[in-house]
Amino acid sequence: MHELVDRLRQPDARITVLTGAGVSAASGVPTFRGADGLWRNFRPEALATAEAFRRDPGVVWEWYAWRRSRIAACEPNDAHRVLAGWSHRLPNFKLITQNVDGLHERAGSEKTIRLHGSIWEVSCWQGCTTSPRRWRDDTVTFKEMPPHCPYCGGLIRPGVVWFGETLESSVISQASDAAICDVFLTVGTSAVVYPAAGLIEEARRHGAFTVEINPEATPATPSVDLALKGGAETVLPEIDRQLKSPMR
Ligand code: BV8
Repeated sequence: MHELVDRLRQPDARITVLTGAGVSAASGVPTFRGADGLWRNFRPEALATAEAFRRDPGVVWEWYAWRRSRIAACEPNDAHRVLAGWSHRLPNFKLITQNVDGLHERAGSEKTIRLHGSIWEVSCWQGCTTSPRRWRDDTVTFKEMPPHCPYCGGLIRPGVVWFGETLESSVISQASDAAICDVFLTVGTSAVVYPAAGLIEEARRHGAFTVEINPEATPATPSVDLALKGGAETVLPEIDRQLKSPMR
């Protein structure tokens, strides 16, 4: 870890962090592919698609409403807080997240690059011209299920990127720019979803020192420079403690 801390200490170091569901695990938010990732025995990949929504908007909205209620009861943990601190303290720091739970923002992270949107935003499923492209909606218990668009009376959909949907091009280019860095940390992701997981390799190709923080091995583990086995809520505070302590 000393080499990592020394690299993070370099005054002009460009530092990028990519997070996945594992950083919210300690807050109690179910991960996607862990033991707690199931909902009524559905796999997320089966529900997080436009096809599933087209087929049964009710069951997809029940899953998102359940996740909203779970997330609303959770607080950011030390992993979110350390990353929020770095966004204010480290001059060339960027945070990319796959998570839609909004806990990075609640911990104080600013300008987070959100690859997959937000569970706290919605858009009109019909794409009606009177509604904004997407808007904030903090509802936990909807009066009607599935909820309808207040502008046209059609359905609304969660403001997230589903499997088979392309990410916003502006978000992809921000993330690719952020992969041009000196230190790239992938934290709490199983590194199986693309294009997010491809950023790890992109950073390595740009010459970044790559680090993984995860209690389990992932497809990225063999290719990173440093694999720190452990929970983000303990490893990140330890790195931050060493970063703050006087030079050795
Ligand atoms: C795209 C939002 C171009 C929704 C999500 C066939 C047809 C179409 C596309 C594809 C296809 N085959 C492959 C693809 C590409 C597909 C993909 O990658 N599929 C995978 C499953 C193989 N990608 C896409 O479709 C993307 N779009 O490619 O567009 C295109 C278009 C058409 C056709 C072709 C290409 C869109 C992907 C976005 C999907 N949306 N979420 C919602 O949230 O409801 S992805 C979803 O998975 C979440 O966002 C999540 O963040 C993400 C990744 O999961 P993780 O965050 O890694 O979470 P996971 O549970 O998996 O792992 C948790 C990790 O944490 C574990 O490793 C665990 O060990 C660790 N952990 C646990 N505790 C801790 C911890 N780590 C640290 N500390 C702890 N305490």
